[in-house]
Amino acid sequence: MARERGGRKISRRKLLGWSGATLGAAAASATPGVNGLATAANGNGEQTGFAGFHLDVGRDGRGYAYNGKSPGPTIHASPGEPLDVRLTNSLPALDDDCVSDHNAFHGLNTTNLHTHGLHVSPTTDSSGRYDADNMFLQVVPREQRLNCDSPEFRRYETRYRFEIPADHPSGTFWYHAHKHGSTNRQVGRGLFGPLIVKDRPGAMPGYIENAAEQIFMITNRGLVRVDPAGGGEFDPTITMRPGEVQRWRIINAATTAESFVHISSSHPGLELHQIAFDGITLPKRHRVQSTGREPPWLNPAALSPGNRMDLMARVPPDAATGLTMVSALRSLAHFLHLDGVLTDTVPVQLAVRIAGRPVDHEWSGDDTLPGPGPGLPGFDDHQLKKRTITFGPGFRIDGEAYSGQIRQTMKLGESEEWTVQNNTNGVHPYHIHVNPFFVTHFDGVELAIDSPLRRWQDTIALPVRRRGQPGSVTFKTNFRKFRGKFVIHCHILRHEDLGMMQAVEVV
Ligand SMILES: [Cu+2]
Repeated sequence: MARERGGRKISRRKLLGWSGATLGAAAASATPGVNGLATAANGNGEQTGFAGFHLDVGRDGRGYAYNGKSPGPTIHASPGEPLDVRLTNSLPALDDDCVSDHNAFHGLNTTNLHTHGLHVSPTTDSSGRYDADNMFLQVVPREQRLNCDSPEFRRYETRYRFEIPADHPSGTFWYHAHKHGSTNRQVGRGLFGPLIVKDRPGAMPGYIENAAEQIFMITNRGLVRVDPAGGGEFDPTITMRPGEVQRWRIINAATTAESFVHISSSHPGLELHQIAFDGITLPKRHRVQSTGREPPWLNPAALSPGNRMDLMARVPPDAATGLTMVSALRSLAHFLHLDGVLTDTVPVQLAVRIAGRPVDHEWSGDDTLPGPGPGLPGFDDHQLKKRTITFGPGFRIDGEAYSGQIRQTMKLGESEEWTVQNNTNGVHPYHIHVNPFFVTHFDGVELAIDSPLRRWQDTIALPVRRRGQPGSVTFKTNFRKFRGKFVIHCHILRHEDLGMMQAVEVV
């Protein structure tokens, strides 16, 4: 974290240290594509410098936007290929980075980029030349005055190269700002967008591969149907024909303590079949039949802040025409019996109109899916190192507000079993960067082998403390490919900013 160092601006050495990338910028022959996306004439090769996506952070009324829009443009990436993103910060200077308490809101116009759910390097690309999924970075506005020094400062811009492994799961991920001290403000007000890792051709059953796709994001402003170029339509009504099948990618980008939602359709004219969670394909599709009366951690169709779910939405060929609502209710208040206390329990709904000439879209009675793939193999249970981490009381982890000090050290390639406890009366969504985990227990009780909750996730609602005992989730995880320092934290992002975060390292 930034240290006070009387009146000194960012050092020239640091700027020079980054000059390779800066020169790359000058040499880049990228031409602006549609909607701010840059396209390269000659791919991502060093000859042409650095091309790919350009995300420029700016204001949008009271909110924030990428390239003038929120959500930002949908980024498509492929397993085995680098994803290049140039991030620039066109926000006005606030000169508020250098503080003594980094668990207070600060650096409000300082930003960075996190690829939520991707298994990529938390430090730099393999050449060391470009940044990767390093949430410690601080990309400051161009005119920002810095009265402290840190190797993590980047003036105005930085270049990210996310080297996506060839065996990376294909699925629904997202990107968002993650600068500690301003995360809630920036994500809550618009700095997020979808990040899709494309399916390998032929990997998915035909009825999935050939289906039209829609991306929805749940935000602090409501549900938005994403325009791939950026922005989108809030509270949309979509039309589906009898016989139609669509793939819906739903991303919960909302940040608040009321943002636990569950997806349901009570209408027989619209079937919802879950095929993936947190970007990782399930071994078997299952029909969503949720009431929203379960606590969020026991509802397979619930989305904590940060979670994603892929659904196949299907209108049976004989469905009657009509209007139905898919609810993404804020289910937490109901579970905690807080109705009447919390005012922010507005249901988020998607209207689906069933109308038009029937179509004969592909479907299958076989519910088998390819599963997570070779990048996420099973575990040898005899080799698991165990550790316990406790959220709370207060916005602390293991008794400490975020210090930047490494509190868990894991060895590359080793598998571990973690129990994450919640010693509070509130639901906190636990999130770990870089490495997803496979959930096996809630409150010490093992899930049945065929439970739909027994799955890979990167974010999970921690059960609350009950009868004086902390709630807990137990999972297995493997630190497979990347060394480096990153974080675990609560994905109620205000809690993170206030200190509910811990640094960890793979060595
Ligand atoms: Cu929290």
